[in-house]
Amino acid sequence: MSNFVETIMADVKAKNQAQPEFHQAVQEVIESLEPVIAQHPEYKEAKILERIIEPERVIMFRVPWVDDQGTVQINRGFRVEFNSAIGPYKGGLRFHPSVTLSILKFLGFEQIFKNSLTTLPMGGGKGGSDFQPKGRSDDEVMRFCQSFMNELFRHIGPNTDIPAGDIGVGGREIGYLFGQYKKLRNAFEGILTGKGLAWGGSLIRPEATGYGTAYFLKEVLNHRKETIDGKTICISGYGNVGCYFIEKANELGAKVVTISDEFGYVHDPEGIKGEKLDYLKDLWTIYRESAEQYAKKFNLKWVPERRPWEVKCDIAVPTATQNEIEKDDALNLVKNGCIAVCEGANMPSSPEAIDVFMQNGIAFGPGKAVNAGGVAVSGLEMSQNSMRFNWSRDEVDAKLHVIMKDIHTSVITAADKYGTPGNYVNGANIAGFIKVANAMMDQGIV
Ligand code: NDP
Ligand code: 2IT
Repeated sequence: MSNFVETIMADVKAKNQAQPEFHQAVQEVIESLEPVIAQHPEYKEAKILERIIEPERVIMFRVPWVDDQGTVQINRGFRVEFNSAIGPYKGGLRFHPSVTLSILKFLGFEQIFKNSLTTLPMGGGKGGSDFQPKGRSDDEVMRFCQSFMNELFRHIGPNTDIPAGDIGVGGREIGYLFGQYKKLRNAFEGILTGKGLAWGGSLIRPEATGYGTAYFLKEVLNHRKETIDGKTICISGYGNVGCYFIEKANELGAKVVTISDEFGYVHDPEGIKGEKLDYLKDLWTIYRESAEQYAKKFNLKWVPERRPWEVKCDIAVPTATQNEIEKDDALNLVKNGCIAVCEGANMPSSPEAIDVFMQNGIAFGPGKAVNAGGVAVSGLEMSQNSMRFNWSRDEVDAKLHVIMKDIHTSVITAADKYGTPGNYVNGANIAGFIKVANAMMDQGIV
């Protein structure tokens, strides 16, 4: 670690104790930005880095609700409003028992740079709760969402902060949250994205993160004079990002052979397509059961307590959660001849795993570039809400495709310009940062 990175990280760790995921996300960005700061003394003087790592506002609140047995339950709710230099705070809500302030700060921090890369005017934010929707009835989820919104409503607004989904928050949860906001404010406004089509949603938003990930992967492979057609892909997860990534990868001629959850993985050597993919989508949105059910239904092997990265593949696309590819997983992928890793999830690769990819010439696309299609179409949903007008499926998909291509170009250009050609991590961090830093410079010390 250089002196520059060490000094900033010592401060970050002292001020944000017991927040390892946040430290990890900050360190990666700071390492990439060292050459930028060296060329821009004005950023150093205005303490842009020291300011950008401090959230503008963190809201933490009690979420009490009553379960189906009549028992009072208490969860913790959060919204991290990280940076509004280039637009209102924008980013998802995560409902998962593992949610902590550290996780939401890492996600909110990443979101600043991701949103900047989309070229749309959105600042960075993230929120959520340690609530576990899995195993809860629809009524329980509704009561929880209503209680969560009873506090959140006073902090968000169509020009202030616009949450969306993330792990554990899909169409059902966005519906309950929207309904409660509308009741509290007596206003029908675009305060959430990922809404239902009949009440302000955008076509392609459900598909956007997965499709965008596939579009980005296609660009990465083109850049290497490779194609996606005929490639074998391993993914983790099987949720929103995973299912729609599979759909688009199939359309582009690839074969996806694994899915996983926190309990293990399934290997389907024939590829997940047709009615199997239809079943998988229902498994996640309707039945809400473990990936093991997929193995049972199609007579496949369920591999408990292991990750899919031990299966031979050309490409790996994690779509589940943070730090789900560690050093040994990365070594397995290299040994098996993998040529590219694109992160559908946020920060799924540990720093040691990324080192392995870099040292072995694997094309590595970081989440903040690869999975930016989701928030990009959220931005398009906001535009449509403001216009009170809807674009067609083809129009939104075409815009998404262009945005993903443009992100690839700006990432590659920034990596070249700052002396690390082909390094998507540096390129994404630098390209995302410069726009936000310049906006912060323009707006003074606030
Ligand atoms: P979903 O809730 O739809 O799906 C999450 C998937 O990940 C499920 O298959 C879930 O399986 C699995 N998963 C969750 N936690 C763990 C865990 N601890 N270990 C292993 N598997 C786990 O979420 P999304 O698809 O929306 O999000 C997936 C990832 O993509 C996240 O990292 C999210 O931040 C990122 N992302 C999402 C975007 C979006 O628009 N939705 C946009 C950009 C990034 P199970 O719960 O059964 O274990
Ligand atoms: O991580 C992400 O980019 C998301 N969960 C989507 C955020 C959004 O506002 O659409």
